[in-house]
Amino acid sequence: MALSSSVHLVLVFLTTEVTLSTGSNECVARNFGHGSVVCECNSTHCDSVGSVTLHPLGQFSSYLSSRTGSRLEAGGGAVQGNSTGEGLRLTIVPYQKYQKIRGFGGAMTDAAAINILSLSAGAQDQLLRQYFSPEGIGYSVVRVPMASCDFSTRLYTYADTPGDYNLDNFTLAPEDIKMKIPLLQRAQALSPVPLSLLASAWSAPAWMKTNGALIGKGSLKGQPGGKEHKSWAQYYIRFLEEYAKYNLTFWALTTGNEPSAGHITNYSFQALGFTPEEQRDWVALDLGPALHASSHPHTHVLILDDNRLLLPHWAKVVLSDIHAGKYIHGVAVHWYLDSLVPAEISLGVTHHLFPEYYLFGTEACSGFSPLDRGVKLGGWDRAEHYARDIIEDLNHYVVGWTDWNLALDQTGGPNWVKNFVDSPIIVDAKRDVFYKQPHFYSIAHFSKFLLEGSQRVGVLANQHTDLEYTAFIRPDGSVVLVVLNRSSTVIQFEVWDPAVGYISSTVPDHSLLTLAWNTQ
Ligand SMILES: *[C@@H]1O[C@H](CO)[C@@H](O)[C@H](O)[C@H]1NC(C)=O
Ligand SMILES: *[C@@H]1O[C@H](CO)[C@@H](O)[C@H](O)[C@H]1NC(C)=O
Ligand SMILES: *[C@@H]1O[C@H](CO)[C@@H](O)[C@H](O)[C@H]1NC(C)=O
Ligand SMILES: *[C@@H]1O[C@H](CO)[C@@H](O)[C@H](O)[C@H]1NC(C)=O
Ligand SMILES: *[C@@H]1O[C@H](CO)[C@@H](O)[C@H](O)[C@H]1NC(C)=O
Ligand SMILES: CC(=O)N[C@H]1CO[C@H](CO)[C@@H](O)[C@@H]1O
Repeated sequence: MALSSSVHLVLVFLTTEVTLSTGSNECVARNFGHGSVVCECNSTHCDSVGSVTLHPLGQFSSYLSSRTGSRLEAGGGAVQGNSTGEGLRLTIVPYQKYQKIRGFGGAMTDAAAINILSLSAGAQDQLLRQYFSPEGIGYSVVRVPMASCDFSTRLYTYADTPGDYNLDNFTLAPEDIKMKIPLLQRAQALSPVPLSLLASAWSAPAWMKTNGALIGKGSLKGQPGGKEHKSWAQYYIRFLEEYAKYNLTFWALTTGNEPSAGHITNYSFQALGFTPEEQRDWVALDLGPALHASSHPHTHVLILDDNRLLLPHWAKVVLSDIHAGKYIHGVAVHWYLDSLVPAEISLGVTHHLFPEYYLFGTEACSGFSPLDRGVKLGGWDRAEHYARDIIEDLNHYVVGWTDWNLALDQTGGPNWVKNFVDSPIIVDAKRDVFYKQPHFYSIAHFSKFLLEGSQRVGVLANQHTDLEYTAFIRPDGSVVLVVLNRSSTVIQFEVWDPAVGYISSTVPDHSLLTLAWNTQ
């Protein structure tokens, strides 16, 4: 396509800017032979696009990541007055309005904290900046496991004294006090916005449980309203109170990680079984009233915290009950098994049945499948998997998406049951470096641009396309469109935003593109 001289000038200007900004911030690419590259960071260097300011009205900004090695590569051009008149056109439909974004983030597990702290102070700082500072990728949500989970090095809860129904011996662990809390405080200090902390428990203390153990098949003894159920609700309150002493207040808590796991015989790590009926009654009789009477009554309560295949049934059971429903704000979903359950019949139906409750992604990771286990440095397929899932979730009313471990070591741990997986940041403590995986950038294409309050709007394609996309209008009126192409063909397309005009673009094979433009 021929460029008009004014567009040409713009591109020259952009090229200069990119050169200047990448002079000290470019990706130090390393190829480990898994299809694409990782970017290596150390205590003095880490690639970053900086804090993004969009080009003025009449131009668009673009950011591209690709299998061939682009990582949030900045570009842009002029918004045109006319259509090119051929090919695929994506039309922004601003009057079709959907959900508003809450935020994106990851989990401060014991393993993540151990890995971050295994680096030198300078490299720790670089790593935290990558996620939380204005130069970073805009994380504002941090999920914090309450006591141990599989990504711990030992089994513990905060109230392991048998029979301690009053929780007199409730005490945070060294993992909280020496590792997670100081890191969360540092993350908060780097963040331009208050972090939205989200608490999830894996298991109740063994003495509260039917199986007398943190792992395996087991649930709380007795019935909702009984003393174990009451103590378990108080345990959450005590957790919120203890963290508040460190100036860390929680936006939300979930009713417990993966309640379905606690119904699996010999389940290999920490779990607490709930049926939807038991969860409903526990919220109505114990957790809800305890939270309401506590010093943290505004903490949001998210149910499920498990795979979406349990929807809409789980939501129907819990949310149809007004005694439980009045204490609940949202439904938390994990991404495992997403390929087995279409988003429309799980997320979509749940949203349409209960539009006053939001949907929130609370866990996802690569490398969990037995066929594709653990860390794969530079695996682009994992970047596509993330992007695909985020787009699908966002297009089905999800308001936020939380990754699993913020950082892991090269084996995908530590994890006391060797349930090793991948993470967007892999730490090599021996060399005092960390690697940013392709899926780090995948999340960034959304998290850095979809600020809190951004509202999803409609997008219409004029012909069939296998491109995957989602569009939002940000609080300042600017538009963000993210497009994923998982195929091996390059094709030109254009975007029409009736408010500003036409944007002509291409999304190369195996790439992810964020386009953004001002409308005023
Ligand atoms: C960090 O990486 C940069 C870029 O590769 C390099 O120039 C610098 O020497 C490294 N710093 C340390 C402390 O290794
Ligand atoms: C758009 O196309 C029409 C008809 O081809 C032409 O008359 C007009 O000048 C074009 N406008 C712009 C802004 O290029
Ligand atoms: C539990 O707390 C009580 C009262 O504070 C104390 O006397 C006791 O030693 C504690 N027990 C354990 C096992 O920590
Ligand atoms: C507590 O955190 C808030 C931000 O979340 C900050 O403004 C305030 O200064 C902190 N207070 C203390 C005592 O650290
Ligand atoms: C569970 O573990 C016990 C003890 O190791 C074993 O005997 C039993 O066969 C296991 N059950 C299943 C279903 O794996
Ligand atoms: C899988 C996929 O999305 N492939 C698309 C990549 O982009 C070209 C151009 O739009 C399409 O032809 C492919 O179908």
